[in-house]
Amino acid sequence: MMGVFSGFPLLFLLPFCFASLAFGATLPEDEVQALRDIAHTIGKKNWNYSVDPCTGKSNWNSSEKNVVTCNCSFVNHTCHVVSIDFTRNYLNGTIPKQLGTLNLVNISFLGNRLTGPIPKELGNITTLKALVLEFNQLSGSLPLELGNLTQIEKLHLTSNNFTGELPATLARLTILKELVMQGSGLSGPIPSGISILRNLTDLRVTDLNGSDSWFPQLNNMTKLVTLILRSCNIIGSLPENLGKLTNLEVLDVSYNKLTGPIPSIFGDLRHLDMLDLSYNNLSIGNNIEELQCRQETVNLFASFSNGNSL
Ligand SMILES: *[C@@H]1O[C@H](CO)[C@@H](O)[C@H](O)[C@H]1NC(C)=O
Ligand SMILES: *[C@@H]1O[C@H](CO)[C@@H](O)[C@H](O)[C@H]1NC(C)=O
Ligand SMILES: *[C@@H]1O[C@H](CO)[C@@H](O)[C@H](O)[C@H]1NC(C)=O
Ligand SMILES: *[C@@H]1O[C@H](CO)[C@@H](O)[C@H](O)[C@H]1NC(C)=O
Ligand SMILES: *[C@@H]1O[C@H](CO)[C@@H](O)[C@H](O)[C@H]1NC(C)=O
Ligand SMILES: *[C@@H]1O[C@H](CO)[C@@H](O)[C@H](O)[C@H]1NC(C)=O
Ligand SMILES: *[C@@H]1O[C@H](CO)[C@@H](O)[C@H](O)[C@H]1NC(C)=O
Ligand SMILES: *[C@@H]1O[C@H](CO)[C@@H](O)[C@H](O)[C@H]1NC(C)=O
Ligand SMILES: *[C@@H]1O[C@H](CO)[C@@H](O)[C@H](O)[C@H]1NC(C)=O
Ligand SMILES: *[C@@H]1O[C@H](CO)[C@@H](O)[C@H](O)[C@H]1NC(C)=O
Ligand SMILES: *[C@@H]1O[C@H](CO)[C@@H](O)[C@H](O)[C@H]1NC(C)=O
Ligand SMILES: CC(=O)N[C@H]1CO[C@H](CO)[C@@H](O)[C@@H]1O
Repeated sequence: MMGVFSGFPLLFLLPFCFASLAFGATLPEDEVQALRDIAHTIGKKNWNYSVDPCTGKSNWNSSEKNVVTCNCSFVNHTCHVVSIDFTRNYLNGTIPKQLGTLNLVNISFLGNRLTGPIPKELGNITTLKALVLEFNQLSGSLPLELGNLTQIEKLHLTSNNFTGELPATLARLTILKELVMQGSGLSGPIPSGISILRNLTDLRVTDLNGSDSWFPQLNNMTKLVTLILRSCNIIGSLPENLGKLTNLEVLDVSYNKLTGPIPSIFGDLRHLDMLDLSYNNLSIGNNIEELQCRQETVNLFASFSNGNSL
């Protein structure tokens, strides 16, 4: 029974499979054109467009494997470019707005010399899960359209030359796990709306210029493992409810303007192995022993209004 019934479709399908493999070039022409435009914008001259980048053939460009990654498992036997990874390619152009026409999952331009702004067209890549633009010389303000990247899990913008404030639309990225922008040139405050981003495991924002702001409400971000808010002009007290972030391993709120007593939260933060409260105006509450127990990993230098450290 089984043999008879399964044999027929197998015989029927086999020639079809061979045909689609033989034709090879299954990347749609509009995506090839987008790649041409992208190469032009970033000054890349060595891609051979008579080779389909999805075939993995070496003459697309042998020395740069996986710069362009395709997914060829779409139902109608077409491929799509899903990942563009130009990590450390010494590129000095701008970010191509044509990226916005591709169904990308990953974009990385980590460690290049790209200048100019993030094009608002990137907000149209609703499939995007990772946008890594750190260590470039990007400028301008962050487009509000970044808030349309509702699938994004990883947004890394560290070490750039952006201006303006963090857009409030970041609060729409509810799947976001990693928000990392250390020394990116941006101004504060950290938008209060980010308090709803409960999937964050890694929140690292440093060196914000601009006006003073209160400590953001983070008590629902219980998945947080790394919290770095260094030099962000934060005023007021260190909130007691940080004690709810029981997965924290790294807590660095140094170089702010925090005042008041250090709350008794360190008994709850059992996984903490790096604590930096230095360069604030905090005072020791009744938890001095709690902190002393952890002295090997704690930096409280100049944390206190009286200038004494432990
Ligand atoms: C591009 O690829 C085609 C087909 O493999 C090959 O004939 C041609 O020589 C290549 N061109 C360059 C500039 O490598
Ligand atoms: C490729 O695309 C298909 C269809 O969207 C998806 O199910 C699959 O997970 C993708 N594969 C990879 C490796 O991303
Ligand atoms: C199938 O092909 C059509 C026409 O090229 C395209 O619009 C559609 O997005 C494709 N579907 C998938 C799942 O790739
Ligand atoms: C995207 O990058 C992640 C690692 O950051 C990797 O695990 C994943 O497979 C990549 N997806 C694609 C489609 O390249
Ligand atoms: C980019 O780099 C290339 C060579 O590496 C150089 O010829 C070109 O002038 C540079 N462009 C800019 C805008 O710096
Ligand atoms: C985003 O896509 C929509 C629909 O395709 C289009 O109308 C819009 O102009 C695009 N926005 C940008 C900034 O490219
Ligand atoms: C993208 O974001 C902008 C600004 O936040 C908004 O005006 C626009 O309607 C959004 N577009 C889509 C397709 O969601
Ligand atoms: C960054 O911007 C500042 C002022 O906005 C400028 O002085 C500096 O040269 C820029 N740095 C780079 C690497 O573009
Ligand atoms: C966290 O992410 C998951 C998907 O990974 C999503 O279903 C859920 O709504 C997100 N949680 C919140 C509070 O937004
Ligand atoms: C940030 O503020 C400091 C001190 O006010 C100033 O020296 C620095 O130039 C500012 N940086 C930017 C990028 O505006
Ligand atoms: C945290 O979650 C609780 C329960 O869902 C909600 O009442 C509260 O407003 C949330 N707090 C913040 C700061 O988002
Ligand atoms: C076959 C080919 O075009 N190879 C090029 C790949 O890219 C490097 C530099 O990025 C070139 O030197 C190769 O000629």
